[in-house]
Amino acid sequence: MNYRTIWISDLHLGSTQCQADVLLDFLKHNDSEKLYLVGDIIDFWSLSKKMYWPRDHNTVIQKVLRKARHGTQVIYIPGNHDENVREYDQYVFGDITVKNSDVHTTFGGKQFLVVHGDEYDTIAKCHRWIAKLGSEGYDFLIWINRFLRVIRRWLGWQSNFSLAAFVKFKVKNVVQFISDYEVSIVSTLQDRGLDGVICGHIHHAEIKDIGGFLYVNTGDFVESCTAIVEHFDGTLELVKWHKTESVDDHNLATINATDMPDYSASFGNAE
Ligand SMILES: [Mn+2]
Repeated sequence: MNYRTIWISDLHLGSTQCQADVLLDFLKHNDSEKLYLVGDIIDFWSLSKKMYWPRDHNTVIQKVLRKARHGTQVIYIPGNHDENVREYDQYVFGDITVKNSDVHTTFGGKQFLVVHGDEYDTIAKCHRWIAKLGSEGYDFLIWINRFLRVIRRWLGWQSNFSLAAFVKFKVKNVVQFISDYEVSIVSTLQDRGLDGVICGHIHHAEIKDIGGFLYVNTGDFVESCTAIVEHFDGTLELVKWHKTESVDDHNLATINATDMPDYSASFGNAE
């Protein structure tokens, strides 16, 4: 597939959480004129605890660099797990530009602030240690889930059940956290003459109109393996990527029309 723009975030390269194989498959089958890396690309928090850098994490970096060399405009917006990169705001490394935030204009002329979004997360901002604790608890869940995935594969069960996603949606205050986050970011930005925000950070992909302001979240490549894409007519879409074993079957499962309102009308080509 070829798009005008692709946004991906929360890859967490350098941590065991990263689903590098699915990510590589996504990068292989999807191209764009512009590629935004919306933070938590390299997980320096995790690397500082334990050095982990398998070969396919290198391949991811190489693939992104190759896209940049072949004409894709790559913009790296650092997040909180790669906050040290924020010191290099506006620097150009090879073909990749670092920007702490950016304003993207769609084909239809809509303006979106692109930012990782941890600055709007009151928990991460005010209580860094709570955020770290949360991140470690999450690590543990992911680890259990990986273990269950191996067992399921071994037993030949086909299931997309994700323990972390399950627990996340069962734990009521996490749901509350997601909605608090959305409200916090939208209320901060809605009076700045923008049409919306495109962020990451909370690992929960979404395209949602909140009081006439479009809240867009890229999700992650840790659990959900999601991306946001802009078609050549300016339409935004949430893409969930699945990697399957068969050669001609790996394809994108577009979110059902019933799951998500159609934004093509409001965010399509504004002639
Ligand atoms: Mn983050």
